[in-house]
Amino acid sequence: MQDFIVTTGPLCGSRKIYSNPPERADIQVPFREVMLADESQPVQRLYDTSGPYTDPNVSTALDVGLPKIRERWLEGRQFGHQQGQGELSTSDIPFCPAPHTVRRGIKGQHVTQLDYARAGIVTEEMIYAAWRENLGRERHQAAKPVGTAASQRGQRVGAPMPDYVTPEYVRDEIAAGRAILPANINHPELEPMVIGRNFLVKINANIGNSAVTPGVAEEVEKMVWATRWGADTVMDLSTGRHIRQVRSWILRNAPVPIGTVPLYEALERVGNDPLALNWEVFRDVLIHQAEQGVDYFTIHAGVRLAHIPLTAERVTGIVSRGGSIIARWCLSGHRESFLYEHFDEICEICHRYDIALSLGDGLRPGSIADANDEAQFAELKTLGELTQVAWKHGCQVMIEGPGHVPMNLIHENMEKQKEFCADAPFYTLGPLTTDIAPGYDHITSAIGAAMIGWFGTAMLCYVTPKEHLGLPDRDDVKTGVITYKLAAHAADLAKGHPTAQQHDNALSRARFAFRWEDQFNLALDSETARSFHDETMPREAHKTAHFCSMCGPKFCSMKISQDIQEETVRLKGMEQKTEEFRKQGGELYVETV
Ligand code: IRN
Ligand code: FE2
Repeated sequence: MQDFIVTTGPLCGSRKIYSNPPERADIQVPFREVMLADESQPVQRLYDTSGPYTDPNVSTALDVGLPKIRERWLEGRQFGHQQGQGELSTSDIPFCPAPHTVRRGIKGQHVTQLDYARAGIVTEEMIYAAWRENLGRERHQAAKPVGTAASQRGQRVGAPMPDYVTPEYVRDEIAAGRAILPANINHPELEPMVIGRNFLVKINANIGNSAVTPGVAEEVEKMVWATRWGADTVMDLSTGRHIRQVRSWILRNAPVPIGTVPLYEALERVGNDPLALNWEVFRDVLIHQAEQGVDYFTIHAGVRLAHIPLTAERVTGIVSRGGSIIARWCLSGHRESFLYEHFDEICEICHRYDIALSLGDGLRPGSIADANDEAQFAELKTLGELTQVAWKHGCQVMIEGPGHVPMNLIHENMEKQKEFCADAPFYTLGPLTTDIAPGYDHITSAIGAAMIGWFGTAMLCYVTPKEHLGLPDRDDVKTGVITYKLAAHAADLAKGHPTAQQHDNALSRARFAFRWEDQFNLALDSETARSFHDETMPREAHKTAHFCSMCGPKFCSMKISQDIQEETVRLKGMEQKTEEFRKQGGELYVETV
């Protein structure tokens, strides 16, 4: 057990705080506050995905699991119960942390957040998510863009953001299908969040061991690590031997929604032979994962038999793992996909546990040449059809999107998705805007992600520098998360999200005033910012220096313009004095010689 240690402790210069909506002491929402050296500046409060790991006052023993903050809310809803279903124990991997009580919704009962929303009921999860979006402020204290609101000057794309997010607004967006709140009733440790175009843009980090890498501790640490830097959700794409145990450990210790692609485990169960797959195996996997507490499932049900020939002429064929498995299965017996044929039953299972469906883009383009082709849009149409089926069952749905798309074709993706899928949230993988930079695909894709986020995509699936090359390690995970955080934030700014620009202004002020420590601590990645600065100016005294090594003391534009500002202020002051003097009836002595 001593190996099961993850990264804990607050981020540099920050502290964890909790805030609750008025009169709801049972809803304690975490935030991160950056404390500034200049105490005349307001403390900067930030959205916090890192869970109790950054709270020095909470002990996080992985074999106990995180505090079950939703437990009392869930108890009030009277679901069917059963004592924890046994996990397979193996000699080398300890049995899952404390067996949990498995909950199941009863038919006809409100189970999903969508059921509640449609019934006009505001759940605790909705109140929590709303308070989180507002950074824990009441309407009258809420962020007004400070100073110049850059986003107000630009062209607005899509619906205007609400200037304040009430719990009722969250409920209405969920009821309309425009947002989801992924929260399996068997994931009581979850800190609820909302995904939708009218909320902050969210990011997902994929983790997962493959057959070749070892195990539990590393995967739990990757999840903790990804959320530390800002991942809003994490997908566990593990394959390999201990897939189930790994997932239990992740779930009991996850403060964020966990997504999976159940098809991967189903394939594992049938000895990795796609042709041996069948509905029964798949259903068992769904139920097992549902009872473990997985919050959303990628289901590649849009890959229909008739779509497969449309990929024949492509440069890169089918690049989706799930998509290729299903295509293989369909083609072998010339049969319709079992995911498509059993979609109603999939929805019934998801409904019972409130698992959100993430309809997979098994035919997404895997190269610039294949972007926006017939195969891709044929699948998207099917996903729109399946969205209606899922909604009929009371399931929450989002739609997965590409892939590889040049910048000029990105907007069409958003427009078609909205049209075909009736405004269900869009969740895209990048997209990568060029194919020529392996090793830098976090950047090729963040360009596309920022654009599509601005156009209205609700969640961005990160891409790491290792994409197309290998399994990401810890540093790649961090680079991917930070890169996607900045893409999402750039989109939030462009959309005019009321809290977004505050953070920029705080950092800009610190920069202009040469408050180096504040600049580091306000940075998305304070550690890298600090270490870059310290490479050339390591001394403590340099932390207050009015220049950096980029231009040196003489040529610093910031320094020069500060002098200009001071001069302007001085001149203004003089003018004012003159004006006052005039007003008081004074005569100005004008020198004539
Ligand atoms: C996101 C948007 N489009 C695809 N994704 C993610 O890609 C999805 O959520 C999951 O993490 C991964 C699935 O990959 P395959 O099986 O489609 O390759
Ligand atoms: Fe790719």
